[in-house]
Amino acid sequence: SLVNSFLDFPQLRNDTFLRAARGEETEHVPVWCMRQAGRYLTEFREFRAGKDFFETCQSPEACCELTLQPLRRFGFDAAIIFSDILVIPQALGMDVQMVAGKGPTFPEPLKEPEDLQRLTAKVDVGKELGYVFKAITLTRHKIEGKVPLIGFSGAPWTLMSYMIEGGGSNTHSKAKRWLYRHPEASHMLLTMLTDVIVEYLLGQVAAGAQALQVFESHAGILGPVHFNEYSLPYLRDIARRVKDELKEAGQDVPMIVFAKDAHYAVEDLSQSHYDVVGLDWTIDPQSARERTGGKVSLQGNMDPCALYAPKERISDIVKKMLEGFGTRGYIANLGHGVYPDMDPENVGAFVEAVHQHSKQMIKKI
Ligand code: 1CP
Repeated sequence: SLVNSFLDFPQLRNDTFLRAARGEETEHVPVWCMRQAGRYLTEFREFRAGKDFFETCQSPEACCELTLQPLRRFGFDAAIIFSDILVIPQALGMDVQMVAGKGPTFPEPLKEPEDLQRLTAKVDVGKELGYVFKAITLTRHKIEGKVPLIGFSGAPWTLMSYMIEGGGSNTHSKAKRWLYRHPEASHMLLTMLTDVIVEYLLGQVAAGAQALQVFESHAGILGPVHFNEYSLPYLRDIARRVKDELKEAGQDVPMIVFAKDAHYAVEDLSQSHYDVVGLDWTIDPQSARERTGGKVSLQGNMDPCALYAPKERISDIVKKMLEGFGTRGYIANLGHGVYPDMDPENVGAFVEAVHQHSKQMIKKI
């Protein structure tokens, strides 16, 4: 049950990230990076070498090791479980392969609404995705209470777009064709995904996840009208259903929504039952704060490419970012993931700059 599984986890020693997510006072601004486990780390490349990506995702021991690697190097205030958003389409019965140099590839993507019949109608989430739950429980033990562990899922529209495009895309025109041509089938698919995502996120909490992030990475390709019809209602539904269920079990697990490039939706996202709104770098910190009116905590949003700058410059950029967001109800992060060619030393400089500047700013308040 939800409660019993928590009894024997090590005591959490750094809850800065959880307090910031709830808008409470902290001694420093917490920081973590999307894709903090990744190819920019030599130890990651060595560990992953010669192994299939999704086989790695299916090994709890491998996921645990890859989640812990960045924590051994840097003073991150949170860890995110190593996995991928595309494990959900796999659970629905689709074949997904990680092709070197190309990224995730679906040999048989959905083409027409009839193809929805190929998807598993009633997914047994515990059976199909139990390996992720095992990875979370193992990692929660092995992390020894150092920092909280974040679970995650892709959001319905982002997953739908992969399932129709069959992989990465610049235009997402195949998936958007469905929105214009097959609105009913689109809603049917989004509803199916939402039901699985809710169960998946609740399973992650039962397994030991202490916060949840929902990635709507492909929000930017939708305009405001389509976002309001095909993304926002499902994002809201996910948070409301997960929160309601957790409340009944007496649990409060912060939820983060990251809708990349959806700056037009920042007000709506701040009123969609999430505790934290994650931001990409195309929005100015101060205006994000004004537009969300202190209703939620904010996370983000340094341009990942700022990590190519010299360390002193990174420190200045971080200071400005902290001044823009303020130190309360704020979680520092990049506006998207770390890229494979980035210098780990500069990631370390980013983390240290957040801690150092924010400590000074908080002391002065
Ligand atoms: O072999 C490898 O290591 C491939 C690189 C890689 C990694 C490290 C992929 C392939 N996925 C991951 C792990 C991953 N994916 C994590 C782990 C934890 C961490 O962040 O440290 C997370 C949270 C994800 C989530 C994910 N996968 C997203 C959402 C976040 C985002 O980047 O917007 C998306 C869109 C994916 C799909 C995906 N998986 C991998 C790639 C290269 C892609 C993007 C492909 C594309 O559409 O261009």
